[in-house]
Amino acid sequence: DTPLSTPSIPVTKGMSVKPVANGHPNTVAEMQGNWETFSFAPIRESQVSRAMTSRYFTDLTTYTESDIVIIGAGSCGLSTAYVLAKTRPFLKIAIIEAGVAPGGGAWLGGQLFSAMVMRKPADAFLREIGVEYVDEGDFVVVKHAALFTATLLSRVLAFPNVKLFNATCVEDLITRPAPTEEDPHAVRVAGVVTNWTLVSMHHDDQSCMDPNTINAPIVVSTTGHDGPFGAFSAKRLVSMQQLEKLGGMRGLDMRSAEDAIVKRTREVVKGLVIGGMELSEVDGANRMGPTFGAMALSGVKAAEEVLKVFDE
Ligand code: AHZ
Repeated sequence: DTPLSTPSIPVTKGMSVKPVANGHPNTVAEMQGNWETFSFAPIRESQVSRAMTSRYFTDLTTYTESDIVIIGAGSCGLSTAYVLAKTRPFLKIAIIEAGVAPGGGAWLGGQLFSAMVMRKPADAFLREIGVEYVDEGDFVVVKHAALFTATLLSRVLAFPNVKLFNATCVEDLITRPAPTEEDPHAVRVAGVVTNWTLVSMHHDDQSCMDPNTINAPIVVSTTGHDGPFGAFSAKRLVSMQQLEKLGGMRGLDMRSAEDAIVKRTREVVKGLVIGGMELSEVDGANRMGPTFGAMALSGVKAAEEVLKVFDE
């Protein structure tokens, strides 16, 4: 399965500051109190379109052959991306997120309250990404879940080897035959089929809106538990007869759920690592409710599982 050669990752080195034309202020302080003479630099609408579309389509081309695809930019997917991008700066990592806003369920701490609880030892991940917390003994509390999510997102998106395609849905998995003695119909996952989410939502009333594809030797699925969008790969594995049935997420039990999710994070089918709450649908694990340590550490383990496969 030889990958096509594609352009390497465009590298952005810091912020390029060009001299400002027409005596425009260079600092916010220079603007303050000078609004009478204030004006923006000139623009033509087509310049804005080109600035955006040229980058988007270059990224689409660059990432058609990715090293790793992560499905779902929730707390687990983003944690996976952080560890992978940091440890392997030369791997091309595409994150596909169905929603316009990446972050999944982690904008709130859970149950519509804003503080985020993480049980130890997941506090180590908060220190790693630089999020402050209050230590309550066996667990820590971040003052707002959005502080965790926004910080993690900003860390992940700043890596030059990561591209987030948001408002983009994974509609299918690309597979290749990989028969084994026990299962002559076994497949391995070799990439994903994507489409803009708004297009995906209209397959019932519009036809011929063909999707896009990304080839990758390894895919990480972190699409959360079953729901309108969730458990995507787990459900697809059942319909393509690679999993007998969904395990079915069990009731809430914080004590057992978090250990189970982290420990079971693994390559479920060749080429497909599943992490986070999607795993509860594969194995029938309990849910943990509003404690997020397992999502961060399942991401750390997912990255480790990816590298095992990748380095084979
Ligand atoms: O939009 C989804 C969300 O952002 C995205 N997603 C789902 N299906 C997709 C598809 N293509 C692209 N087909 C897709 N994106 O996946 C993200 C999942 O994030 P999440 O926060 O729902 O999952 P997680 O496993 O990272 O975190 C789970 C958080 C939970 S749920 C829970 C409980 O119910 O007890 N407890 C915790 C901590």
